[in-house]
Amino acid sequence: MVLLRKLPGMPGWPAALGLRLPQKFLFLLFLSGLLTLCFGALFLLPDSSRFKRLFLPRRATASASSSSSASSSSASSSSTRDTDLPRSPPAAAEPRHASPAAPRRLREKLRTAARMAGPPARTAPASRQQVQGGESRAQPASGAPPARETRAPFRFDYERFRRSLRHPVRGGRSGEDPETRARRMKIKEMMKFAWDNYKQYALGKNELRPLTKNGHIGNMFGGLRGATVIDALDTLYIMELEEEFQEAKQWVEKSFDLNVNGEASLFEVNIRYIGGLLATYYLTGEEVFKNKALELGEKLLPAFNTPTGIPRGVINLGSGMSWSWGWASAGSSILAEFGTLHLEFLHLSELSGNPVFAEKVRNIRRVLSRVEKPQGLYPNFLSPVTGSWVQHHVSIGGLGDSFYEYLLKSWLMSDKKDSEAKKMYDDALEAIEKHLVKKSAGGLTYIAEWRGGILDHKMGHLACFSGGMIALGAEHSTGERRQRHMELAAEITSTCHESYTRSETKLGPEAFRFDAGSEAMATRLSERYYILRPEVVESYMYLWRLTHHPKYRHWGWEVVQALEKHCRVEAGFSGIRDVYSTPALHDNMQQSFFLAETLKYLYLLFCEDDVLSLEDWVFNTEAHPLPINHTDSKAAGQP
Ligand code: DMJ
Repeated sequence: MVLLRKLPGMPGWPAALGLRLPQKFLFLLFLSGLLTLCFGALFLLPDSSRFKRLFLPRRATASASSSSSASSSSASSSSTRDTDLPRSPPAAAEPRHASPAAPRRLREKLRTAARMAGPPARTAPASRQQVQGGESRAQPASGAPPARETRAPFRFDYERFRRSLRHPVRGGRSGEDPETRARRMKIKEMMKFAWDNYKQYALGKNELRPLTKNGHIGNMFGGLRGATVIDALDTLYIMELEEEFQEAKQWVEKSFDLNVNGEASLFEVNIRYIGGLLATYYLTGEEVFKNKALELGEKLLPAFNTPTGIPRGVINLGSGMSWSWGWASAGSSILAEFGTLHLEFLHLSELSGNPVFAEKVRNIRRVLSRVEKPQGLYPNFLSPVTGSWVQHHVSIGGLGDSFYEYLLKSWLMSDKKDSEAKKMYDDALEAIEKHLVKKSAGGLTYIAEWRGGILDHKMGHLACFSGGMIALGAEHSTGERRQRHMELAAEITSTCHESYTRSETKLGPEAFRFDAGSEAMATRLSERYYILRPEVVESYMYLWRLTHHPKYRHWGWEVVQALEKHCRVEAGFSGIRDVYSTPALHDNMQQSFFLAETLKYLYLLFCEDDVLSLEDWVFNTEAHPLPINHTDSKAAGQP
């Protein structure tokens, strides 16, 4: 068309050729036929993809030439790859797509990203590793000449990591008393029973329904299946249930499908699936677990594409669309959800060499450290659009809990290098001590909830994890603070124990109160249930390891007996509807966290301290162990 446009002062083309009207018409007809033929050839000939690339936008070409797209993991085969491309932030996209022809600028950017990613990687020097990882994934645009300098793809040095551990993962000490061993064996039998029934009636579904002997899928995992398999893997491994571990591994290899299309909780997928896969990779060195974790991790990235970078709570794993929970006020994101990604995402970067994951969670940290905290407290609802609090509800239980846990554990996991996390944890705990820690009329210490300055004298079962967390923090403190926090941890754990002993079943309710004459008991019908939750035995495990006071093992054994008596049914374990009445009414659900957490913490309570030693591991909030980044050179070199 441009060619035929009449230029000022010049006759038009056909006129310039001295043609008459019918001839002009014929000439134009001929010309347009020619053009149609040329374009037809470009697009219809078998090997036309290179031409298409010239004319079509980059996004559409990605799927046309899968071989040209590079990825840090098997994610390259993912069905979401092309829809992910335009949404990927520059730092994620650059290493994959930048041409090696501009290496200096790329290296600069990657170095900046690596610096933002926080503490150095285990296989130092971190920034160089990450840059190499990034560059190694950078591919020449299809059709461009091959790069002159090709580097080896990023490879995490697993052997070196194993040598850095101070204790064998399944322990090596002997000399325990026969009773402790017998109790541990009993818990191992419970795990086998829970697994065998899941395998028989529900393999591949998310949970077992032990009364009706079938599987449950639910809508928390966006179409992903096998939550119980993934959650159980590391527990089976640690308990040396070899055959069962192989069954679970085989399911992951053959049946675990990540190409799903459904609405998932970002938090749940992260703590259960990514946490479980990462932990099992670190324990076993089997690549399949690492690859699945990385592939799934990439699918979660679009949730961070918000004005502040604070992710939304729900993501469609197929389309990458994300949104906030309908029940969360004014489209807010939840503190315990976006604050519980840090540990896993740092490991995704560590294993892939791709800084994008670490960058996402460093950004969350930045937003949180800047926002003003009412009386030093962190409310549970934050707008991902404005980065301000939406509602002033503070809780160390549901909606807040694991955010505090991850601050402390980020510091520990970084070999105490992440001092920002430690400071945020210390400051938050100080505010909690000042405003939320209370003593009941009967002398029980508890942590209340806070609603815009008004206290709600209630503790959820979920809040009972805090005894273990505060003890773990105290262990790494000094002086008066250490003693004060250790006492606080012991008192809270004791209160949670009371919530168990005051019930008919010796299991604790979902929430218990300290008002209207009530002490550590549920006052509402709707709070009387127990769904096999782990938080109380989690605290027993930490308190045992850190104090060796025999009461914690004693209390743990009480729980084992109660589980056997009230929750064990013919085909697995079930939650119960009312801890205050017997015979128990079962809820027909064997939660996946029962295998990931409750049974694992009980087992560890009766193990020697070197099994998953706290010197080598931090547990994510689903009890999946992630390794501490030992940065000193004194590692004992245990294989
Ligand atoms: C688990 O999925 C995790 O512990 C999470 O942090 C809170 N709730 C459940 C178990 O109660």
